[in-house]
Amino acid sequence: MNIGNIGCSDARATVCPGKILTSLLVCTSTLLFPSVHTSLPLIINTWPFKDATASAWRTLQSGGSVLDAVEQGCARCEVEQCDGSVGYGGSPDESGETTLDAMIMNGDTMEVGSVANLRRIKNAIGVARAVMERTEHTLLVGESASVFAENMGFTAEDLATNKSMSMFSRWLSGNCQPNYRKNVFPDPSKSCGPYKPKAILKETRRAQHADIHSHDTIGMLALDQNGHVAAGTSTNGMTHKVPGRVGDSPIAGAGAYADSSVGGAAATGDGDIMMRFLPSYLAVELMRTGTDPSTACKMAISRIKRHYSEFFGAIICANTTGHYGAACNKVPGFSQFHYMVSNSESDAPVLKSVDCF
Ligand code: SD4
Repeated sequence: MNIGNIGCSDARATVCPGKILTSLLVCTSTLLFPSVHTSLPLIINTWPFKDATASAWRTLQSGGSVLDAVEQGCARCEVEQCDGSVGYGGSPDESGETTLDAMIMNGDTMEVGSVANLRRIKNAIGVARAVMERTEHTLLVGESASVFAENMGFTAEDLATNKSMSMFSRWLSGNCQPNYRKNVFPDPSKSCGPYKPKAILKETRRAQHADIHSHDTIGMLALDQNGHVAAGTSTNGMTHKVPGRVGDSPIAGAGAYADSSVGGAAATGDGDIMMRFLPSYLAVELMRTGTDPSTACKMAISRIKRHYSEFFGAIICANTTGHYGAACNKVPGFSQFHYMVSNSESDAPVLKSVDCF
């Protein structure tokens, strides 16, 4: 856990200059909450996706921008199909198709490029960047996003693999379980569709859909020494989702958020729940008021917990002094969240973990 200095403009300073009262306050807080993890540049990403961290770090070290770092880092996971949850060949939907969600955000200009429900294109984060840099829009979706990508020179390929096809056929032969439908007939907890709406709506308890072991969206933050911050995400969403479903990852403020005057945050987990609370935006706004990254992350998770105590999710946060932290909601099977960090303190990506609460 790291706790940031309060009111000290340079958190790396061991002696805080300025007026006596300020100095006393700042230096007291430094003694109480020693400055750790303060070195910039910084790459931080969700889950133990080490190659993604290394790729983003290399990009920054070789003169790339924070946007380049986030794009290259997330793209690495798209190629490696990190945990089957990023890139092609994962999370087939109800019709067996893999579709991708991604976003990238420039914390200097507050520009965002996103794609959701992207078909046929493997490099979703690349298309998100093209949306940001080659249109005046923020978010393109579905088939039209894929046509845009093809026009921009991205290769159209089948995103299905033997693995995703066998996941799909296992799901079909298991009566389409698990299933995200409700208030329809035939009973979606027992039978496959096609479904029709039931006349009476009944409150049902949300099942723990997000499979803790196979749901690992990459969310990444890059911060450089010149105060530039970028954030990005890439995912293939939730397995057996209803076709057309879009998660939190491509939604600014939900999946990720960056503001170069503050820092950034990125979330992972049950996006259907998490996107209702804009946790990345909340965490950045808390850091803006001086909350340290670990506490900001915790508060963003707490906000969701208040309404959905059993949601599966985690968030990473970092501020422009190089402090960072993470938090996660403790549920059966998920008591610790792992994430990766690269900064000038070590030359290789370092695996970090936080206990969920
Ligand atoms: C989604 N948030 O589409 C993503 C999935 C995820 O860890 O992050 N899993 O809801």
